[in-house]
Amino acid sequence: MDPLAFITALARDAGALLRDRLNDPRRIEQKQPQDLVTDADRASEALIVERIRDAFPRAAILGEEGGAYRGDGDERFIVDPLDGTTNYAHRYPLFCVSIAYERAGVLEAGAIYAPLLDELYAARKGGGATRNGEPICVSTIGAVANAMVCTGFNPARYARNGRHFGALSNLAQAVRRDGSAALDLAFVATGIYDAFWEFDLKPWDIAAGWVLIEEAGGRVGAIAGGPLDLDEGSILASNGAIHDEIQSALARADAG
Ligand code: 2AM
Ligand code: CA
Ligand code: CA
Ligand code: CA
Repeated sequence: MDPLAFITALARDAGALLRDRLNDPRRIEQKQPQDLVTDADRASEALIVERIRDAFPRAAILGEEGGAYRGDGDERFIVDPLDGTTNYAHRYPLFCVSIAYERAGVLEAGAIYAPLLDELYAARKGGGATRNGEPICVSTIGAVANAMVCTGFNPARYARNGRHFGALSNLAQAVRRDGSAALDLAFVATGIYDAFWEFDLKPWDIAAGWVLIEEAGGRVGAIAGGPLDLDEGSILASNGAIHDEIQSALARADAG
């Protein structure tokens, strides 16, 4: 089975499950303060893991809510069954399912589905990126002063996040913080946001978005510069044109 066709169908089905349950009574648990998991995260991951085990029994799986399999081949699925859990718990409509497919250590395909927008973002390495089947590309904004940029906050780094948010608020046309890193990356790929940065994300937050942005003509790197490390997770993603300007602005804010 074609992995991209498989993960797009799967992201759609898991997203439909999330949409169907949105108004049901929620069971919310706190893994840590400000780190929630709901019955919907778990149900979505269970559906995704079952379907992967069925179709790709040898593949490894890395899922946020514990759906981990080691596998015995060179394929791996990286799964966020619900990105934007806090949004979901409050019925704020920006949340999504994010699934990436990796082979021999290379991210080959990514799918992100936002059920309340009914937007399916998909990309295959070397094959371009799409939204609901139509080709997409990053924006052509060439200066931060004309840009709408987005960030996310890891609760552990509020002081630094505040400095960065303040610095970019002064420089950019607009800054947003909307709580779903995977969807934010899809929005960079389709040219809504001109850049996105966040510290300390996990592989399931960024793997699918990484493929999307590269295939949409954008640039993905580490906030500190150099290539992004999926396991380190501090990501700066952009349309390419404003990448260096954002990176310098973040570094200047750190330097005080
Ligand atoms: P989640 O909803 O799948 O947990 C928001 O800034 C982003 O950070 C979301 O993509 C969210 O993913 C993730 N996130 C939420 N809580 C977090 C935490 N405690 N540490 C790191 N990332 C978190
Ligand atoms: Ca989570
Ligand atoms: Ca996430
Ligand atoms: Ca999640």
